[in-house]
Amino acid sequence: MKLTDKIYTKFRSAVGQIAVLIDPEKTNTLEVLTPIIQKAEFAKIDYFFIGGSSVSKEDFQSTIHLLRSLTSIPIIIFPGDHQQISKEADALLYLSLLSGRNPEYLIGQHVKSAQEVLALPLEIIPTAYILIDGGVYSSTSYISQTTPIPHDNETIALNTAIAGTLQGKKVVYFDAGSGAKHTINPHLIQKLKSELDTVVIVGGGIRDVAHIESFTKAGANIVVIGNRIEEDIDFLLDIHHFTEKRS
Ligand code: 1GP
Repeated sequence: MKLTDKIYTKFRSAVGQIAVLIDPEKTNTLEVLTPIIQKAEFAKIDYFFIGGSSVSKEDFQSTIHLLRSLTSIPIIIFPGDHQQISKEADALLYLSLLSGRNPEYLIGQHVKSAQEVLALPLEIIPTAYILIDGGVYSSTSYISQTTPIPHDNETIALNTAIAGTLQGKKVVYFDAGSGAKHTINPHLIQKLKSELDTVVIVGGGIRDVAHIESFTKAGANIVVIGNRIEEDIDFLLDIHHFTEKRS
């Protein structure tokens, strides 16, 4: 475990940062990764997140290795389980699935990998991971055997984020789930940020620049995009316009 906080400091440093999510189950070859990386660099994205809910250990390791060899954009592990760890990343989001009540994803996976994580030469960032109903039954819900927080129950979502922060989590990650029909409500982020000072990451179902802008306005530090780029790599050109305006 690295005792620096370079990545965390970068997380905190601005709103409207962009992370592209690489799911090694689907995106794992040089042919597929190379154009994504080229366009992501052109678009000046801030991070690659890597992980998935049903990725094999082999695909995870080979994809992170490829990514590392092809780009200097920071690589952040967004793990689907305790086997998705690698010393080739810059940081690990140390997730506790606080929206659920399954001990396996609150502490069980962490105990299984504790020694290995401690020995990693990278930043470990304690993260309150909060799943909010995005209108589809998400793989995360299925795999973790947990139910998301109802979309319109802002109070529970807010209180879960506050409780996580009080427990010492340094980041709150609101996720509507991969391929969500509707994103989380930006108002939730605005409300949380008005009550406490924490880093907020948001993901799930983000498909256009208007979404990115509204989350940025609400105070999200990082906006994560997965499916939209898998389907249409040229969405990174739209992101380029956003990052140009941002800087
Ligand atoms: C990351 O689950 C998201 O937080 C990714 O969602 O694939 O819908 O962008 P999308």
